[in-house]
Amino acid sequence: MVRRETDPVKLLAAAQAGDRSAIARLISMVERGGVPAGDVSRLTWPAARLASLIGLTGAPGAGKSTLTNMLVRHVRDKGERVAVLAIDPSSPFTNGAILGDRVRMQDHATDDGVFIRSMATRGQVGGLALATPEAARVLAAAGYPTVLIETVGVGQVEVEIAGAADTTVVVVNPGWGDAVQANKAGLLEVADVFVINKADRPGVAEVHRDLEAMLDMHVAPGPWRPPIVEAIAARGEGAAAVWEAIDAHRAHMVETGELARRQAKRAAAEVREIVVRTIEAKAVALLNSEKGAALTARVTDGSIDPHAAAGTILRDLEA
Ligand SMILES: Nc1nc2c(ncn2[C@@H]2O[C@H](COP(=O)(O)OP(=O)(O)OP(=O)(O)O)[C@@H](O)[C@H]2O)c(=O)[nH]1
Ligand SMILES: [Mg+2]
Repeated sequence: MVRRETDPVKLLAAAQAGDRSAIARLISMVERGGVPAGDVSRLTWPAARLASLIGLTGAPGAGKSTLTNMLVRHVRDKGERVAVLAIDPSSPFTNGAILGDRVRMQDHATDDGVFIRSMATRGQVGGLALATPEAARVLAAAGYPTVLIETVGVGQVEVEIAGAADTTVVVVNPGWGDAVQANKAGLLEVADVFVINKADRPGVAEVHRDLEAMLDMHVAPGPWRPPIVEAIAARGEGAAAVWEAIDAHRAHMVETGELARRQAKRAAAEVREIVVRTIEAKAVALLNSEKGAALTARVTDGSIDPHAAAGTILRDLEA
């Protein structure tokens, strides 16, 4: 067997030359975190930091993957290259294995202009928040300047991941209550564009009205009011309208300086996340060490109090 290439410089060169397994390898490295993830990040940052990230989120089964598939087709028809990251915080599998039907990979299997990859947490949801933008940059650096990020938006971290894109598309379905659910999940605040998917079903007007009402009530009036676009992704209908709304949002952000503000905010959040996670990992290692166990034992038997024990650990952390 050929030795697995682990040098990120060589891997990135191979990825840029069209080697798909090199791209997959680089994404696995950022997923695992640690020093190799830092090496990959350093390489991709200069070229890929301004890549276009589009988040798609919404309740399970809303049709995000079908919509993503439709948008990929649309972008490819325009001759542009595009990648997809499917984020599944609830799934224990990784390395692209869970994808299956989630994004209709087989539709684009023979197309070099499309790269689709799924990411899961391996039980550490926080890690995914860090790995997602890094993976998106790998894709951008490998020649996919537009990255669609599909996330099942049920928890706080998922909403965070989706909301960390330049443009966040929130997918809802017709029927009473869907807009209310989206609001409860915190999706209203992160939405830049709403898509009412499954518009072939009854209740489109109701959810439209609910969304408008909720935007009036909950979202502070600003220069951008999220447009509400209808789609029937299962039939491939609405791609142009959805893409137009995404483009319009990007143009608006460029014009107003909002894009630069979001990029700056994201950079700060990423730095913070890396620092906090590194400190946490060091602290956990100290706590799990022999000395840490001995300190805890002394707290338990009453010879010292929790603050005294923590103080010792914190002094070691600073050393
Ligand atoms: N009637 C109708 N069904 C649709 C439409 N778009 C998607 N579906 C169906 O809805 C189901 C869920 O679609 P997915 O694209 O897998 O939904 P998802 O939001 O990605 O699902 P998760 O990733 O599991 O959260 C599938 O059976 C689709 O065929 C549509 O426009 N109309
Ligand atoms: Mg899906």
